[in-house]
Amino acid sequence: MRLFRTVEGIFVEEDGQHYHTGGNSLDTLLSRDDLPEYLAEFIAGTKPTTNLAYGEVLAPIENQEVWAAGVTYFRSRGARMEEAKDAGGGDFYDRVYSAERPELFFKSTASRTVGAGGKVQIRRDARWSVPEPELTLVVSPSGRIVGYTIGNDMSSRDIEGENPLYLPQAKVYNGSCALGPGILVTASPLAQSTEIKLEIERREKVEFAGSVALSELKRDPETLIEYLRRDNSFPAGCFLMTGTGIVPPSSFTLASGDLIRITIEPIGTLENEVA
Ligand code: DO4
Ligand code: MG
Repeated sequence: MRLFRTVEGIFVEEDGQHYHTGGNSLDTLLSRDDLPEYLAEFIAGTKPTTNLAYGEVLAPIENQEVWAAGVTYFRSRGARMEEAKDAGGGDFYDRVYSAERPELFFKSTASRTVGAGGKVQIRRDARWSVPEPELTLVVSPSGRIVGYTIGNDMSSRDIEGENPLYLPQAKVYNGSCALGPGILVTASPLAQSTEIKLEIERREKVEFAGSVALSELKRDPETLIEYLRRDNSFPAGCFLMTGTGIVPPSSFTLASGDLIRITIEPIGTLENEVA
C-alpha cells in the first residue's frame, strides 16, 4: 500500500487502484501509530477513485522534521575518511562507524524538501556536490515505523570535508532534500535483499550508476529511532534517512541539468533534476 500526497489531496494506492482519503492531511495520517492497519481497513470499505496522474505528486511531508543518520555503511565511512584527511578527520569517522551511539543530524523541513520531479539544488559556494540515496523511515509520534520512502540527502562534500563543524552547512540549505515519490505503508520490515539503486544521467548518458543492498546497513533502524527519540519528541511524526552506501568516485561532482534517479523497488523511483 502506498500513500501519495497530491494537489488533489492524499491518495492510497493498492494493486493499481487509488483511493482518496477525503479531508485527511498527511499530518493527521502520520500521527497515527496504527497507520498500516487503519489504511487497510479504510480501502476495504471505500470505492477506488480515478487514476493518479504522476505529475501531480507532491513531496510526502507537511509538519514533519527530516533527520538523517550518517556513516552507517562501510562505503560511507571510507569516503568521509578520505575527504576529511587534511582536516584530521579520518579518526572520528572511523570511530563513529563502530561506536554504540550513531551519528544523527537534523536534515530538513518541508520548505527545503522537494518531491519527485522537483529540482534539487547544489550550494553556490560548494565545489563538490553529490546526491546521497537513502532508505528513509517514516516514524509515528510514538516511534513506530509506519512506512518507508526514498530520500536524497544532497551533500556538499568539500564543505563537509573541510571541517566536521561545517556539517549543517554541507547538509541543510534550500533544495537540499528530496523525498518521495510516495510512502510505502507497511508494518513489516523491508527484506535485507532490498536494493537501493542510484543512476545519474548527464546529457542523456549515464554518468554514474551504483547500488547497495540493505543488508550492508550497519545499524538497526529501530535502534536509530530509539537514539533519535531520546529526550526528543515529534508530535507530527518524522522522517529518518538511514545513510548512504553509494558514493560516486571522488572525481565526480553534480552539475546543473543532471538527472538523479533513486530506485528502491517496493517504494518506487525518486527522480529529480539538479537546478
Ligand atoms: O558525517 C557525515 C554525513 C554522513 C552521511 O550523510 C551519510 O553517511 O549518509
Ligand atoms: Mg547521508
